[in-house]
Amino acid sequence: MTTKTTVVGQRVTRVDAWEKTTGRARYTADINLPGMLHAKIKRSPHAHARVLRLDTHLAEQLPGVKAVLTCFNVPRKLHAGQPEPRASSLVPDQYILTDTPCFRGDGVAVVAAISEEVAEDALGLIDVEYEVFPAVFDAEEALRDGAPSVHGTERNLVMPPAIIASGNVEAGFAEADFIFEGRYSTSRHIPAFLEPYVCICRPESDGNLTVWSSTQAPFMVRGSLSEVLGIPMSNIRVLSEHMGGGFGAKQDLYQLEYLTVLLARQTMRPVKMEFTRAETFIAGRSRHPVVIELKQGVKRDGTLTARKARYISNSGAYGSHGPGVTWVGSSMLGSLHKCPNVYIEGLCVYTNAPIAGAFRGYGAPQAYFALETQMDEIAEALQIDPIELRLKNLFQVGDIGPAGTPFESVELGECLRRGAERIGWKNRRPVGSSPGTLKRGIGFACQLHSATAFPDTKEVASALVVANEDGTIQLRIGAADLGTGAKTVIAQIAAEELGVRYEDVRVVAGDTDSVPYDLGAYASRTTFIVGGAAQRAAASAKAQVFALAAQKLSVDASELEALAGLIWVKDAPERKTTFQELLTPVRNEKIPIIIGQGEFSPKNDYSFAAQFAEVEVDAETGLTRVLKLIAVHDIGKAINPASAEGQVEGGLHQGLGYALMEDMVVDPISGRTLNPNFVDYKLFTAEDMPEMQVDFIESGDKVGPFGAKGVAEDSVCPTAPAILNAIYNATGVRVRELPASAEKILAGLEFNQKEVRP
Ligand code: SMO
Repeated sequence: MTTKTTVVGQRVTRVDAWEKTTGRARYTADINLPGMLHAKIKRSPHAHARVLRLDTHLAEQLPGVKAVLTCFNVPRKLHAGQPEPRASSLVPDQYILTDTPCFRGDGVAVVAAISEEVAEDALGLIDVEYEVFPAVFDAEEALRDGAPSVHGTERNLVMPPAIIASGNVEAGFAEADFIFEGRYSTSRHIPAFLEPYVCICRPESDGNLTVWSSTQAPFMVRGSLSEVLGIPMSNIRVLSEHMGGGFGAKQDLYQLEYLTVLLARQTMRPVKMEFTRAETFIAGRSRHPVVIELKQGVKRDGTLTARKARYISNSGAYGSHGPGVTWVGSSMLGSLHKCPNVYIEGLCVYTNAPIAGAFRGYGAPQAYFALETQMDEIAEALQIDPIELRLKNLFQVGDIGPAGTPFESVELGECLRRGAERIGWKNRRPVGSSPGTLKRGIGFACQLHSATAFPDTKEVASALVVANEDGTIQLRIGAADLGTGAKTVIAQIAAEELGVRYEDVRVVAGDTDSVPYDLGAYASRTTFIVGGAAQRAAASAKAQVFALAAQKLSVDASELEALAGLIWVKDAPERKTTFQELLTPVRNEKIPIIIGQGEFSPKNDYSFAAQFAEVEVDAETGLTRVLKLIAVHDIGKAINPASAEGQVEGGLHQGLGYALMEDMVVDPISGRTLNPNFVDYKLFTAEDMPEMQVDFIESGDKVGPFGAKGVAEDSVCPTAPAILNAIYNATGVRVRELPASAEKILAGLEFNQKEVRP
């Protein structure tokens, strides 16, 4: 439900605008401490092997080397004595350092030295002898009988298959007039944040540890350090100040957190480890490469009767977020359009490739690439307008969403109508009819996304609002700000609810010693759920301030209103006071203490979007230029439209790369990552970006703060299928394998030509 607001809905200046634009904002890598050591990991050159012998002798003798740890002397068990390693955020299958490397780049030893250069030199002096094992890099191959076993699980599965089922698919196919089948596969897309993984640990004089980490989830890092290393939680403080992006991948651990702590405790000096760009590629997390076999049954009029699919996800060497991503991806694959009979099987498979993990969209971009491509194929075959096909199978409020909870608001139809209007859908040319060499076409795709995690996360966020004695406000929230502007948006929510000026709210975040617990800044949750907690904390603080005002003005608190720090009696505005006046200490009077506490534990809520693309494909080279991207998002309410637009534009940029270009290539023989740098892994630059139009449907929602739903992940989800559908419209070439490179399009054009001229 939307209400009239004065701070919410405004394009206020970000809380960190000045420090960021002047370059003064301190990121983790900017921190340099006296006596600080630098650490580097020795990584396996084999994709699958066992360490037979490891000699650190020479490395230890190198001047400047202060500590060397290996897979044979780092902790391998939980402190409580359980045999399970748990040096990762989700699947307990990874050691801090391993004697059986499972991908080319797995860590076997670590060095701390007086400089990065000395540490690097020392790595070269560590002599390791390996027994090399057969390796497998492709998920479908890994599933086959006789495939090399990565962790000894059945069929190399990370978890039992995820099954999403409703109705009766066989009956649904029997009812269908037509059946469509296709196979769709996606690339190894990487988050490409500018700030690499970096962590610093400083041992404090009181025995405590201060850890600076570029993480989306400071409490997760604290919890895992405590659990794996057996250090009481209260002895660890994790700080995540400014971050240069996370995109989901920084809600995991990268061994450097444990290693900096171990090395700092051993040397009693601060230790920093910063991954190189190459390490950030190789030992970071990518989007899961997924193969989707999709079969759908439809009536002649376009009504879906059945959907059956397999979602095969390549997790790489470890599980990481694979199970969650596979569940979410499979659930999304069973959703988006109303279909009464669904059966989806999601397989998450170990291979000896680099590790895949959480990355903006969390399994959904792969699912929507398959679904929205096939919907385009169905529309064409049935000669139905693709927009009509979506509208015919549209969810309604109250239908059950992929997370098992009902939709509270659904504006996808309106997203489609507005997007169609803006792109000029009614002038769309028939497929492949664009004259000349430069072929133009338009296309679109839809998405829905859940703001919070599922299936088995019970979501909660908390916040504290503390009033300063001049009437200004401290807002303490557990979530870190990845750079998205979360702190700004949450401050707006608190200011609006309290009735104070936005400038008078100071946000404290990303410090486990100063803020209440939070699960982390992941999914599309921060505005929705942390905002909800902040709103509740603000409401509680406001009630306390109003009690003081009611006493002072001799009215009932229900008669009061507040705005911009002023408080007045509704029907008699001349009877007024201010936050400042109420909270400023008066001699011989008790100083008022105002602390508002809030928590929010909502069920899942869903946002929707339709994105439209106009492309121009050069029929001689196969090269695609995207001319225009139009993104219409149903986000309930834009708390800060500038910030929400920024989120969507960033998502379009990532989606554009996913569609046309980005792919981290792993050599299928050696498992070597071939392009771990920004020269060979190409990203579109700001200059390359097409015209972007971002439009929001703000019809409100019952659950989130001031009607807001999520926006963060949504924007990357439909971009690739929208662009590839436009490429099809322009050329008649259907690319079912991401990215849609010039080579693939050219091959398609040549194939089509042979087809028509035998
Ligand atoms: S991919 Mo995310 O931060 O759940």
